[in-house]
Amino acid sequence: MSNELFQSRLAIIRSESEVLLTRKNKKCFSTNGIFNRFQYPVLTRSHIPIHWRYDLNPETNPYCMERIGFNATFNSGAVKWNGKYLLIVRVEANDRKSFFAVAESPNGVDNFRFWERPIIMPETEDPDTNLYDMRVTLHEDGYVYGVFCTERKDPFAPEGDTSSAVAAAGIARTKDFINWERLPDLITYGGQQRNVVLHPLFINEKYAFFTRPQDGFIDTGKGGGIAFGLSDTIEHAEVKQEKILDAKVYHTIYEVKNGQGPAPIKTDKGWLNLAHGVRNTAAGLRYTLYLFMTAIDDPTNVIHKPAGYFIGPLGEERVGDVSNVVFSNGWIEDENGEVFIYYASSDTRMHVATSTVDQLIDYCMNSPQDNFRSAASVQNINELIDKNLAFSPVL
Ligand code: BGC
Ligand code: BMA
Repeated sequence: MSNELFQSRLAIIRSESEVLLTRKNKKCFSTNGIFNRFQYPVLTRSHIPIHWRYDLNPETNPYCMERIGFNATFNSGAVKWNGKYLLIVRVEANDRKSFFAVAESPNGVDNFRFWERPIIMPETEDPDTNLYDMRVTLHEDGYVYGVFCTERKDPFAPEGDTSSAVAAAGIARTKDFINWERLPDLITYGGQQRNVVLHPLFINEKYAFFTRPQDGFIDTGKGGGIAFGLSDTIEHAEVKQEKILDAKVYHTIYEVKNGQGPAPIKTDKGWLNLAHGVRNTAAGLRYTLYLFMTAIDDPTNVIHKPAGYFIGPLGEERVGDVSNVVFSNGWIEDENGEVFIYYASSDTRMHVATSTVDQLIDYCMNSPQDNFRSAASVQNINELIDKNLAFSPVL
C-alpha cells in the first residue's frame, strides 16, 4: 500500500478541517428583535479533532480510514473562563455513547476548537451507561460544578426489555475543567431525574437544586414540572422535598414535560430562567425553549412568563437525529450585558443566539402571558392593536 494515498487523504482532511475551524460566523438580522441567530452552527461533528478519529500512522492505517466515528455535538453547558468561551459539549460517538468534551472560542460565536482530549469523568460504584446534558454552575463555594444526567439500564426491567432505563443526576466538580472530582449522585424521592441544575448561591445556607421529578424514564406521570429543593451538603447531596415552581400545563408548549435549562442569570429585576418545554404531536415530541423570571429574593416565585416559546426549531434546525427539537443547557452573560445562548438543534449540532440582559428582561416583562384559551390569546392581540391605534390612528 503506497504511502501516497495516506498522505494525500490526510492533506485534504486537514485542510478542510482548518477551513471549518477558522470560518467566521455572521450575525443574522432579527425580525423579532429579541435575539439574533447566526448563519452557521458553532459546532458540528466535523469539528471533532482529527486525532480523535484517525490513526495517524500510515503503517497501521494505510487507507487513512476513520477508526472512531462521531455522530453529534449537542446539548452543551457553557461558561466564560479566563476570558474564553467554553462549551462543555455532549459528544456522541457512532456507538451512541455520550461523553463530555470542552470546546473553546475566543469570541463565543466562531472558531470553537476542542481541547486535546475529552473529559475523563470518574465513575461511581454503579457505573453510568451514558452521560449527557451537563449544566455548569460557578458556585459561591468556589468550585465549578457540573450536574448532568447519568443513565443506567433499569435493573427491574422485564426480561427482553432492553430500553427501560433509570435517569438520575450526576454531580462532579472541578477547578480547571480537566480534573473532575465525582461526587455521589443526587438523591431525591420524586422518581427519576433529568434536567437537574445547581443554583449558584447558597439559599438558607444550603445548596439549592432545580429538579424535574418524574415517575418513569420517559413518562412524567404524576410528576413533572420544574421543581426546586435544598440539600445540606454537596458531598452527599439529598433533596428531601421538591417544590414545583413551573408546572406542565394542558395545551401549552410545555404540556408533556419541561425542564430548567442552564443556571439562571441574576439581574436587578429578578432571575432570568431559560427552560425547555415539550409537547406531543403526530410527528413525535416537539421541544422548544421558553424564558421566565423569578423574584430576586425567591427563585421559586415566577413573576413574569411570556406566552409560548422563545426559540423554536427553524429551517435546517428542524431536521436531525431527533427532529423538531431545540434544547439548551448553557448560556453566558458577558461583562457588557450581552448574553450568548447556546442551543442544540435536533440532537445533532450546536448553535448560538445572542441578546442582552436588558432585551431579555424587556421581553419577559412586556410580552403578554398565556391565559390558556384561544379567546384570551385573541384578546392579547386586540389589546396590542388598540394600543397601536390609539397611538397612531392612521395605521
Ligand atoms: C437519550 C436522551 C433522551 C432520553 C429520553 C436518552 O437515552 O440519550 O437524549 O433525552 O433518552 O428520551
Ligand atoms: C431529552 C433531553 C435531551 C434531548 C431531548 C430530545 O429528554 O434530556 O438530551 O435533547 O430529550 O431527544
